Amino acid sequence: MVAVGNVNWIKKTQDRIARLAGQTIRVGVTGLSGAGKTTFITSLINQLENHQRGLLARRSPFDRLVSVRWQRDGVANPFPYIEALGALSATPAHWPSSTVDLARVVIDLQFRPDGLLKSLQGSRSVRIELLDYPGEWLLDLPLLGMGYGQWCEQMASLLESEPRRSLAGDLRDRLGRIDPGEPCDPALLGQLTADWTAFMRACRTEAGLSRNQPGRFLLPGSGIAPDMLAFVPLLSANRFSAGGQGSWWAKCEERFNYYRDFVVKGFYDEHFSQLDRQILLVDMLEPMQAGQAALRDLKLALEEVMGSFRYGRNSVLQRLFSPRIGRMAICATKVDQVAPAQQRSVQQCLEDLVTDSLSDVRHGGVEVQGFPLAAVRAADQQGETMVAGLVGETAYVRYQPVTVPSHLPLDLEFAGPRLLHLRPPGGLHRNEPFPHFRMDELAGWILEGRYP
Ligand SMILES: Nc1nc2c(ncn2[C@@H]2O[C@H](COP(=O)(O)OP(=O)(O)OP(=O)(O)O)[C@@H](O)[C@H]2O)c(=O)[nH]1
Ligand SMILES: [Mg+2]
Repeated sequence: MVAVGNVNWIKKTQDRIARLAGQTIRVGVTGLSGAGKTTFITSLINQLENHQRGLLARRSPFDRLVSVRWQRDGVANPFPYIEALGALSATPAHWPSSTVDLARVVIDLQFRPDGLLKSLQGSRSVRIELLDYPGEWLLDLPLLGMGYGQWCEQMASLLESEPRRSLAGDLRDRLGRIDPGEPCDPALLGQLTADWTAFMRACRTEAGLSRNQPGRFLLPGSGIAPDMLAFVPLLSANRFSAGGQGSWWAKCEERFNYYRDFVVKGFYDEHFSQLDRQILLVDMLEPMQAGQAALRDLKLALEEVMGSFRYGRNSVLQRLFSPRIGRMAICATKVDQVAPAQQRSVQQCLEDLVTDSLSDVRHGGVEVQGFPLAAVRAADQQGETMVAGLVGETAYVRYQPVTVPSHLPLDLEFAGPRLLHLRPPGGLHRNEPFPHFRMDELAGWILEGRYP
């Protein structure tokens, strides 16, 4: 009889060998909440399904693409492609809903063989696997390297500066007054957890801040006992604190550890530890509009998230057992909102914001490529500096989003772009490729070096 552990190991190794042989490409779509992950995945499936039309038709290897199958059956938690299409093609059109749980995407591509092998081989297939999830969860990855006391210290320091200090109001004092060694009051802990969740929501919606932990407080997803999601940072505690059984410290630390070791680690192990390549999607425009504090928070959030991944190539043998991300695409999303000449500047500002992290990634031998992206082009370009798009129910508005600097100033202080919340364009249909910017380039990048 083969032990369960061995079976898992054999399965993992088989998966790994299959992946190295080129049949399966696991792509990590990494993006904070609202970065554009769901819209990107929807557009990617749409572009592939309509590969015979639009820009993909003229791009290798898609000119050899025979068929595309987005897998619906046999996939646990399949991606709600039809629902997303329904939203985009409704009248009036609207964007897909924000993601509340995990969804898997499996796309099978069949290619005609190329060159000398043409007459000898039948069609060859490649599978692309992606995952969609609420962006809030990504912010929890940095918790993996942290103890509860360190987290308390980090939260205390975050709450010292504006705008978090004002947004927290008296919650900061109430959390600071609790003696970690005193017996825990479960009713008060429940109230404080609810208040902390409301505070996190305000940080996100009122100030455009990114670093909001624990992410599952905002979106728990399925499979987590609500009781375990009741803990708060004790702002007077630090990494040297302690407390006996039943104390505030013991209760909060126990739940934090569960959250870190089962919820966050489970998510990471299952979905991020085995990636071949990574697509980092960043909405750079909204924080540029919101200003310095939002940009600073985004910078730290991205640095922390990127610090959670293992980048770099090793020898084939090491790669078999300890896979690493070999390629990364970094994409400023929704760049249709600015004039075409400014799209590269938005991308440059993003790369300026995370220069140090990108250097680290490149230093690990990872190829990094930048793509200023619009998964679904909502704005029409009007001349050099103007754009126009649908706002509200029917209004078609023409506007000038103000110049984006060609580089991000070091102090992150500048007049940001003025944006309008655009609706998706009218008349989208599943069987026509959606208008976009550079989705074809990115689709090509996903397959580069791995298609038959
Ligand atoms: N103009 C424009 N807006 C976009 C585009 N993609 C996304 N958006 C806008 O950004 C919002 C968020 O996009 P989503 O795809 O839901 O982002 P997400 O990363 O899946 O967000 P969560 O599910 O909350 O983690 C959408 O509701 C649109 O308003 C795009 O290509 N162009
Ligand atoms: Mg989403």
